[in-house]
Amino acid sequence: MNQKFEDLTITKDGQLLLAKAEKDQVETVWERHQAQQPQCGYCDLGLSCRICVMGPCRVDPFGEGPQKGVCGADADIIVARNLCRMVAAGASSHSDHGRDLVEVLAGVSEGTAPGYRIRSVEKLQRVAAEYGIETEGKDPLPLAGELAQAMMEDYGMRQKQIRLVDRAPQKRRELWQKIGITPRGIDRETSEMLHRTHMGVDNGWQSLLLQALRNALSDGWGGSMIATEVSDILFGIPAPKPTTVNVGVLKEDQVNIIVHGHNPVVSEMILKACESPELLAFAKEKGANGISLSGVCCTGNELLMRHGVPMAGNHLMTELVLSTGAVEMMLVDYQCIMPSLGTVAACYHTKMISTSDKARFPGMEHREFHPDTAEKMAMELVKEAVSNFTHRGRTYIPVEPVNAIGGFSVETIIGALGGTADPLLDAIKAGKIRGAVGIVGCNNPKIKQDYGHVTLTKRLIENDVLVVDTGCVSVANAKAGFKVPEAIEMAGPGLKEVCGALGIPPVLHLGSCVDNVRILVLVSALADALGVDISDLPVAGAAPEWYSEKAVTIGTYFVASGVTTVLGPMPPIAGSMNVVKLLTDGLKDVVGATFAVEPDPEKAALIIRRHIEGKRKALGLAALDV
Ligand code: SF4
Ligand code: MSK
Repeated sequence: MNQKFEDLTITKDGQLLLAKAEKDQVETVWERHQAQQPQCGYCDLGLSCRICVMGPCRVDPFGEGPQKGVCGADADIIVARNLCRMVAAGASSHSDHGRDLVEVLAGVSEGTAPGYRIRSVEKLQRVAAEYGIETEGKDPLPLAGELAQAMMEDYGMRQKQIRLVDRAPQKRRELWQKIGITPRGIDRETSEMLHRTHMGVDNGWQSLLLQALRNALSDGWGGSMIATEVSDILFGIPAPKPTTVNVGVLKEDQVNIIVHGHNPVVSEMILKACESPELLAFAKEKGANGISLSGVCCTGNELLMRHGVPMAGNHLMTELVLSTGAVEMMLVDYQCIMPSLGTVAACYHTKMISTSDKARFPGMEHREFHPDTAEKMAMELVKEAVSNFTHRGRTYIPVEPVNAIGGFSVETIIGALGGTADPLLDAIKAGKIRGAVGIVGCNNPKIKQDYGHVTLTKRLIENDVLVVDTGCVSVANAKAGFKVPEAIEMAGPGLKEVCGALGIPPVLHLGSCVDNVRILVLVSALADALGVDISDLPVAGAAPEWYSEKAVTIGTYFVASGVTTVLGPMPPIAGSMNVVKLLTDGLKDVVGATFAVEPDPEKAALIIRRHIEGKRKALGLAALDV
């Protein structure tokens, strides 16, 4: 590579493993990104269209070439349609993940999902009551069945609105009703979005974007929220637990297994198998001192949140962890799994296993997990991983792991505050905490890995802004040392005092990408306690290194819910100034929040702090000049 490794990632393990990968002639995401330069300018601006076969078409951004596609669609229509399709893809990804969990919940109720059980009866009863189901005197299993059926209805078209929308503050729900974006069925909104973007259907760029808001809300308050709630019911409500992060979590003397993807249905079973006395004894037989399970990306975050399972890395580390030569098996489910991984693994002894009926990858063995056979399959696969230990060659684990604490569900946070959001509100009112920011999303080779996340987080906490994070950001921030109680030394005086008194870090790990809904629930609780709408709160969202369609959907449901959100990489919309103006300004008059785009995290921190102080002022709270 002709780029210095320090220019690609701020992480020590990343830099050292990039050198190792180069030595081993392993191609990485950064090289492929470089090989793609220059990337297509039309696509970058959102000005190319492949929706039908009269095309592909493109609009000349300089006004010299064609200004319309073959069908007559102009830049505004083409850009809006492309963005809407990203939202639909992101919403369907999260929501389909949610559906898989609902099927397991139904299976547990029917006795067809051995190995799974209801771990939180309390949450089952609470969510069932929200669905209008009588819970009094009912056993958990039939209740789980009723709840699963009710959630399935949320996916269809028999409801006027999806049920968990009722969790939003009343003012927000009234606004959605007024502008016609209350989400109906989860699948319905995605399906309608795709219909409207077919050639010759909705050619109003504003009405298209309005449907994109509704589609994103169907994910945020629907599919993703169901995914999180059912995961809590099946696997337990997360509570703070110590853990460790970075590639140093791999063990020289143990069998290393990594889970990658998003769905805890697979990873929870693998964890159970790793703890089985029979397989631990088998590992001893093979000369290993144990079986060490760790995660990458969000399925790892799910295990970290509930069990303190360590995280070997985030999105851009997924190839590099294999180049340690210390991984016996990587099991993947779906989303964010680079199709290159099988090729990387082939350079080492690592076995690659795909587990989902809907996700296949080159160079991986496909061993499908289904609720009825998952427990057995997990035992078989972990046994194979243990057998593979004897094939291990030289390993390179170049760093020591960093300590962190994860597992901050809303229940935990409110519990730590003494049962209500009031102490947090009091700290905000007193100005000890200026506000709160949810930093979410991925890594992207367009941005130095983790630089955006870590810089933004640092600037916010040192200015007394509480940070909550999810997904790959949460791993970046844990690697940077923000997630131990001692990290309050990096916080401003007010945040330090509040977090110090509660014994919590200034940056709270809220979970995986679907767990962004925990942020929605938290801001709703704050808004309700203050008697205002979410858009009135001194809060913001940020996605400094996002790459995926899911992140577009998350950003869109944040904004539609009233949370102004700052993106690092520019979405492909710059080809239409009308779309840019609507998303970065006009939406303020529609939903009380907007997007902003700022790749420099130092500047993004200033934008966010100004926004927070502006909201404080409007609420009559003491505000600073930023
Ligand atoms: Fe071209 Fe219109 Fe077809 Fe798009 S929908 S490819 S702009 S003809
Ligand atoms: S895994 S969507 S890279 S956060 Fe959820 Fe990370 Fe982004 Fe995937």
